[in-house]
Amino acid sequence: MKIWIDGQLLDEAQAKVSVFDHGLLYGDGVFEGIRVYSGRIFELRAHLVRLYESAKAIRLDIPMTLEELSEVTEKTVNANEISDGYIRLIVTRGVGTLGLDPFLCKKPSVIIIADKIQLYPEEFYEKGMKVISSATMRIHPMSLPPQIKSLNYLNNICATMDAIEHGVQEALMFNHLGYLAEASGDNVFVVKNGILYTPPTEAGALNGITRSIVIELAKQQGLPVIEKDIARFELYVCDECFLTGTAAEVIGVVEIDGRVVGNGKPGPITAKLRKLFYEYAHGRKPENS
Ligand code: PXG
Repeated sequence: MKIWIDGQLLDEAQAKVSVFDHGLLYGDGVFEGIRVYSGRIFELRAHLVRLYESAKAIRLDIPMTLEELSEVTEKTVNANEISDGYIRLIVTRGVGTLGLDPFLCKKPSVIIIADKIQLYPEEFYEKGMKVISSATMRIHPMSLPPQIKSLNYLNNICATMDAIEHGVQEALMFNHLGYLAEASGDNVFVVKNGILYTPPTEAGALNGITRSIVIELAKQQGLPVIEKDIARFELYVCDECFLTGTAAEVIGVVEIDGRVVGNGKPGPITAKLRKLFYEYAHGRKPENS
């Protein structure tokens, strides 16, 4: 495997970062996870825009333009002959000292890994996933805005552990007000009486690329989508619930904290949006658009 690291495509064994990199020492940096479908990098521009915005918010100057980064991302995918896979784009603060001061880090590091993707088993899509409410509160949006896709995922990792401890596949995270924010690595939608609801980013959700596409696809189908605060009760009594994310795409939720969602199977709107998303991602035009 060839890894892009600071201007060079290196063999995996040679692709190394310093122990003084603040990405390692403090989680100081930003990243993106991007899919490759049938040889096409999916929504590369949207991911790069989000990466540059995350970087700007933490005063991290990515040492190349968006166009240059776009080109080397393509180059890395081609060098590894990936036609269906996953790209991890990482920008760290770079090498500094054993102190917090990021201004002592002279040059951010840019790393691109293009690899195969570990997908959820097909069974999860057919039968749906079980989730729990995590005891780990989503980080306060006025503290570290969850719109920044930073290298520090401890908040989400703690929620992931909560899910595993409970023997379920995902954990829902709630904000300081008790409203739904998102899942540990996915956005959340609920359906009630034919209307889709999803938390606004201010509630502590990442501005998911999959989320935006699903909102657009739903609207094209004439399905109303409302961004609003969602309380636990609304989750417990919804008709359908699904998660969206780069890795998961669109996946149904069939149980929340032991309460069965709908009839216990992924619902029809979830199935429709999953199909439309698949067609969109694979370059086919969605129906009725
Ligand atoms: N919320 C969070 C906290 C995320 O990390 C999403 C929502 C969905 O956003 P996109 O843009 O992907 O639709 C994410 C992204 C992983 C993994 O290994 C997960 C993400 C990114 C990279 C890796 O589980 N989720």
